[in-house]
Order: sequence, then structure tokens, then C-alpha cells
Amino acid sequence: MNRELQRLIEASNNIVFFGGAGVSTESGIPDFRSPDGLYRQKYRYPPETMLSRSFFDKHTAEFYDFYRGKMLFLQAKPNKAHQMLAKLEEQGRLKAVITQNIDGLHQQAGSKTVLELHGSVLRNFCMSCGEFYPVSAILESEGIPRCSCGGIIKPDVVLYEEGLNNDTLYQAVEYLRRADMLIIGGTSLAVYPAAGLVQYYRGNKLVLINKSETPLDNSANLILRGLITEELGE
Ligand code: CNA
Repeated sequence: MNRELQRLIEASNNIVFFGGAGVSTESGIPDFRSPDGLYRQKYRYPPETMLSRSFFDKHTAEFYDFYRGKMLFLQAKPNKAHQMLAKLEEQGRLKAVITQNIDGLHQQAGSKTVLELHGSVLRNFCMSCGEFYPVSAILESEGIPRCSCGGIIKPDVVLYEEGLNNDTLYQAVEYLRRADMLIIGGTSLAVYPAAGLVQYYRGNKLVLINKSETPLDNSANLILRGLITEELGE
């Protein structure tokens, strides 16, 4: 772990971590905006379109082709950054992980308080009767995944044009308001309203770990440009 970051962590007991896709790239899951990210690849439509609610409603089969191939990485394992966050929580220093990720890797690493702003690929529901389905129901089906009642199964993932869960937002704001240290990592801070949440942190220990520039660089007390597993990991 970076020495200065370690010093700040050791002087804190109410840390919140706010992260994004960059936390999981070293687990083999591509992010959106890195040079090898999903947004730099060519598809028939831009990824924002293919991951939008109106695309899901109008072109459901095509949505699932894209989703199965590009959003589901079920073999991925937590990396050293996920593991360190779980350890800091176990030590009582870290109170919550607020994530834009939908991959479930924080929980797999042992984190307990994980606020998933954009949902999770691991939870799926029938749009007609509400029946729960594991991700295997999406992966193992062809075309449009259907419930036994005939309804369409939809991942519990927030698509573009959809709102965020209000309870999750409220909890995130509460954790951020109370935090004595905020570590932001692996996010371009480009996706709203999620990125706007970090404004609720009012303290003077704001650490940014990101390979590339972010709109918050000027406000950070410490900026680390290395890989998140090296800056934060053991
Ligand atoms: P983003 O916009 O793709 O930004 C990722 C940021 O992380 C970039 O600025 C990179 O420079 C940086 N980065 C990438 N790898 C590393 C690394 N190893 N160490 C340090 N920095 C790194 O992704 P955001 O999360 O900001 O955007 C929000 C979207 C992406 C959310 O809606 C997510 O649901 C969505 N997403 C999630 C996943 C996932 O669950 N793993 C994967 C791809 C996209």
C-alpha cells in the first residue's frame, strides 16, 4: 500500500470507499472509459444506447446478446483492492463501500456493507410476477430469458434512463456525511447521479486513486495514479 495512504488510514476510523469499474479491471472485467474499455470498441450502437432502458424494451433480444457477451464475467475473482477493503471493514475502520459496480466482487471478497448504486448482475427478476432468478437463468438461456409465467426476466441492474434506488442513495449520503476519510478509486466520476454523491463528503481526507484524471482531482488531498491493487492493496 502507498505509505501516505496507509498513514491517513491509520488515523481514521470512519472511512468510506467510493468506487467504480477500475476496481475490477485487474480482476479481468473491462471498464467503460479506459483505452481498452467497452466504450472504445465498435458496436452497431454506442454502449450507452445498448445499455439503456428504451433499448432493452424495444430490442430485448439484442440487448441480451450484448449483455451476455460484454457484461457478465462470472469467472472473475476479487483482487487485492477488494480484499483490502474487506480487511479494513473487518478492522472497524471502514464503514461502507459505495460502488457503481455490478459484479458482486466486493461481497465475494468479504465486504459486508456494500451499497450497490447500479444494482448487481447476480440478481434477476421476472418483470411480470417478480420471481427471483440467479444469473445462470440469463446465461443459460438463448434470446430473451423467460420466467415460468412467461414474463421477461430482467437483471437488477440500473440501465441508462432508469433511476437509482432511493433507499440506497439515502444510505450512501448518510455514510458520506459521517465519514472522516473518503477514498475514491477506479472511477472516472463521469456517470451521474452516482458521481455527484461524493459532494456529501465534507472532510479533509479525500484520496483519489485513479489511473487517469478525474473532475475531482483539484479537491483531493492525495492523488495516486498507480494501479489500485498496488496503491491500496497489501
Ligand atoms: P469508467 O468510466 O470506465 O472509469 C473507470 C476509471 O477507472 C477510469 O478513469 C480508469 O482510468 C480507471 N482505472 C481503470 N483501471 C484501473 C486500475 N487498475 N487502477 C486504477 N484506476 C483504474 O467506470 P465508472 O465506474 O466510473 O463508470 C460508471 C459505470 C461503469 C457504472 O455504471 C458501472 O456499472 C459500469 N461498469 C461496471 C463494471 C463492473 O461492475 N465491474 C464494468 C464496466 C462498467
